[in-house]
This record gives sequence, structure tokens and C-alpha cells, in this order.
Amino acid sequence: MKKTWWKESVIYQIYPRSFADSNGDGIGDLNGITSKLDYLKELGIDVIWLSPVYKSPNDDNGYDISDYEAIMDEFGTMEDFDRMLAAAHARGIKIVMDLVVNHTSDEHEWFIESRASKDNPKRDYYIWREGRDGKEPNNWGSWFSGSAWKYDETTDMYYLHLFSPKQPDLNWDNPVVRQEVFDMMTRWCEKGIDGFRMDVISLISKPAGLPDAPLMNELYGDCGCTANGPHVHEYLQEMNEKVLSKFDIMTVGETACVTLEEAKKYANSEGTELNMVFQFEHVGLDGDAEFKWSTRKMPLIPLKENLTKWQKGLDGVAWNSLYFCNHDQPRVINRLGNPSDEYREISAKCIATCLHMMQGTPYVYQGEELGMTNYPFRSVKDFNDLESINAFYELTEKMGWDPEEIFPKIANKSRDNARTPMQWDDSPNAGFTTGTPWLAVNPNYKKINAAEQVNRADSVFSYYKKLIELRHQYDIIVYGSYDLLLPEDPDLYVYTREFEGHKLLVVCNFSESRREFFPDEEFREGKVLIQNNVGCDIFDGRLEPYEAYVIYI
Ligand code: TEU
Ligand code: CA
Repeated sequence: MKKTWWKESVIYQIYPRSFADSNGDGIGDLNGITSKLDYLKELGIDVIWLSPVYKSPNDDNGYDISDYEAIMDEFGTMEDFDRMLAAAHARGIKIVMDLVVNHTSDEHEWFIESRASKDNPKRDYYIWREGRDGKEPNNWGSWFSGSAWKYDETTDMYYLHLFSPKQPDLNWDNPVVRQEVFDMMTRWCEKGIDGFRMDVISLISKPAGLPDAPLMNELYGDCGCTANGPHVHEYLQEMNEKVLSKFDIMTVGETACVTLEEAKKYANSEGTELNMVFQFEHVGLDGDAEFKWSTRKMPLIPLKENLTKWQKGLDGVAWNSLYFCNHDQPRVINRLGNPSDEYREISAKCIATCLHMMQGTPYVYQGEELGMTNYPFRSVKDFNDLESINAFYELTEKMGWDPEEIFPKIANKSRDNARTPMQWDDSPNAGFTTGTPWLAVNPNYKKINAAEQVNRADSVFSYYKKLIELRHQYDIIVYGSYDLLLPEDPDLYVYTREFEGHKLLVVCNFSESRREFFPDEEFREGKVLIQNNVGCDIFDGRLEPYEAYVIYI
């Protein structure tokens, strides 16, 4: 297996709006990020992935971009960006940008022109269709509820938006659009950034003829049908040839609806497309039959089965991204651990051990390293995210769900859970802002915050720091092969890694009960690399609730 820096790195995702506010307007910004680089250096991460910082009307918090080459007013200026980049580089930290090119904002100059007339030179930058019997051109539903089509009076036609109506889809079949995107990417690379995380890049090539899709609910067809479309690999190979291969950068594709077979193409080790992708199967395991909204816990046996499929399936042929958390996912402690005072820290460490000892590049989402938890939403008025708000009204008003039944499910899975401000200390608003935060701070910030954890040896922060350090020290953690033990055990996640004559044993008890597990004889002589129940005797076979450890021989 070829060794590369991005395989050996740990990535930290920043959601700039919620990270650190430097000027008291309640919104995180670039100068805020610069002021916290020493904190990230202390944690030991190698790369920052910045969620979008480009000019945007913020219908979807920056994932609707109106100018790819300007900074969002609330976040600062291009000078602030340059200073942040230089300050990160000075500390040996790389910066990966979010690339959102499946769609733009409807306020992007390209779309303003495109919608102006049928013969505008930019008409074909987007996907326009005539209506069908006075209705939408096909049955596709948007990821954010409602139809994926919006009627536009100016030319009496509809445009496609897989996400919000303020996020019209670009027409990737148009070579001029592809070249515009490639040129823009090249300019960012020339500026010195270190890579791209590519938003819903699996959706860029729409099926020929845009046919109706199988229904995903009683109202709409499943627009997941646009994933892994007919030309997606061709377009990414073109991007690779024209841009990516010219720079020493890393790329990760956010590939909604990716299968293992497709991932082998997107992230192939020949390097003709991307370096790695985010898969979604494991974070869908706690959904209900109809949709993601639910109050279920993540079931461990299917989780083991799924992650094992990806670990073994990509070994040697592609490369995994390792994640539980990002700005679209609820906090992992609530899904897989236990947020109570008794178990919060130990379960956070157990989850982290399980993920960080796998093969692939790990991603830490801001606040995950502190064990931040879901927010106690009480009403739909507490939500900011359009996905949660739209889902609530569509499900109750159009589909007849009982609000009392659906609200807790949406609250439990809402993307806003991840987007509450970073908890820096126990001062008002968790030290995130001196003003009024754009989204409420989690009331548990006096207990859970960075200041309390950075210098405490047994904190979640210190544990993440140790996991990151170990990955930097031991090749086996990065490159070793993976094997699952005890696949049918509902509580224990146990696996081994192997590399150049060495072995790791990773043991995690994901339950609130005491369990028994005796490591194999061969591990007796081994070294305990990390354990979350410090000082206990591993070989007495007793595993406390959420106990986790790693042995190396
Ligand atoms: O997300 C796309 C995606 O597939 C999802 O994670 C999605 O937001 C969620 O599952 C809806 O149920 C990307 C971005 O990460 C997200 O923040 C954006 O809203 C979306 O694309 C549109 O740009
Ligand atoms: Ca600010």
C-alpha cells in the first residue's frame, strides 16, 4: 500500500459559523478560527476541513454559494482568510476547503443570467425543463422536502434543485460549466490551500432524460436516484487530470448514496479520481423504516457488520474516511453512547477508540473532542436548519403525522444538534461570543467546555489527543489490515489489526453492563497503548460499562 500524508493525517472539521466569534456579532468568523489555532495544535490534528466560507445568502448556511471567490461578509475578508491560512501553515496545519459545486446559490451571477431568458449564454449552466401537464417536469422530491423543481415565471419553465429552491443544480453535462469549476478550483490551489471536501459530488451527473424515480414517500420520487450517475466518474477523472493531479492536495468526496462498489471507483488507489469518500450507510442505521427521523439508538451488530464491510472492502484498493460526526449529523454520544453524567466521558472515549483504531483517515468534528451532546430542543421554533423545519411541516401538515410523535424524532436527529456554538469555557455563551449567538448554546456548557478539559489528564480532550498521537506513532493504526471478532455480540465491538508482524487488539464495551472478555494469550506480553478505565487490570477479563482498551504486540 502506498504511503501518503493524507492517509497519516487526522482531520478536524470546523463549522465556521459556530466555532469562534471574534467581533461580538454572534456569528463565528475567520479571525475567530485564527485565534484558536493553538488549541488545534495542542489537540494534534494535521488538517482542518473548513465548511464553506464563501459569499452566500445563507439559506443553507454557506452551502448555497453566490461567489466562489469571495468570503462571506459575516466571516470576514479575503485578507482575514490569507492570514488564517498562513497562521495555520506556520503551525504545520493544512487547510481543506469545502467545494460545493453540485449547485450554486440562486443569487450567483451565473444563475441570475441563466434565469433571465431562454437564449441567455448561461441558460445551459443550470437544468431547465418545461412543465408536464402544468406541473413539475418529473416526480423528484428535494432532500429538503417538497418538489425538486421550482417554477420560474420569467421564462415559464422549471429549474432543478435537489436541495433548497435557493440551491439550483448546475448542469455538469455542459463542458463550459465544468471548465468554469475547474478554473475556480485551480485558482484556490494556486493560493496555497491543501485540498477539497466535495459536497454531494456523487449527485453531479443526472440520469439521462430525467425519468421519474421510485417513490420515497407518498408524495415524491427518491432523488437519491441521481447518485452515482452515468458520467460522474468521467467528470471526476477530467477534474483530476485538469486540476487535482497538478497539486499536492487531498480530496474527499461527500458521496450521498455511495455503495462499496462505487467507492472503489471514486477513491481508487490508482488515484484517478478522489483520495477518499464519506459513505453514509453506517449513519443511517438508527433511522426508521421511512426516513432518518427517529429516537432509536444505533444498533451495534449492524454497525459492526457495516463498518467491517467497508474496512475489508476498501483495504488495498481504495481508502476509507472514518467519521461519526459532522455538521449534518446529531452528536454521536446520543446515538451510540450515553450523555448522562455517569457515562458521558467514558462512552465518548469508547466511541473514539473504536473509530480511531480503524484503517482510514479519521475526522473529528468540532466539539466531538470535548464530548459535546445533542441540544434539548423543545419546539420547532428552536430549530434553525431548513431541513428540520421543512420536514416538520411536511410531515405534519401534508402527511398527517401527529406533531407530538414526530417532533421528538426530528429533534433527536436534527442537524442543529451539531451546529450549536463550540463550548470554549464557562463564561456567558460558553465563551463563543460576547454578543447573542446565532443559535442557542447548549445549556450544559458550564460542565462541558474546552477550558475545563485541555489540562485535565483524564478528559475527553486529552483522550483524543492521545489517540491522535498514537496514530502518528504507529504505522499499524494507519495501514494495518482489519479483522472483526465476536460479530454476533450485541455489546462488544472487538477487532484486531495486523501490519508487518505486529498486531493490535481493540476492545470496546458499548453497553451499560459489566461484561467479560479475556484477550487471547498472545496479547499477554503486549503493551496497552490506551485505555479509558485507567489503572484497571485488562487480563482479569472484567469489562466495566463503556470500557475500551487497545493492546499492541
Ligand atoms: O449534505 C448532503 C447530504 O447528503 C446530507 O448529509 C444531507 O444534508 C442530510 O443528510 C439531509 O438529510 C451536504 C452538506 O453537508 C449539507 O450541509 C448541505 O445542506 C447539502 O449538502 C447541500 O449542499
Ligand atoms: Ca463574528
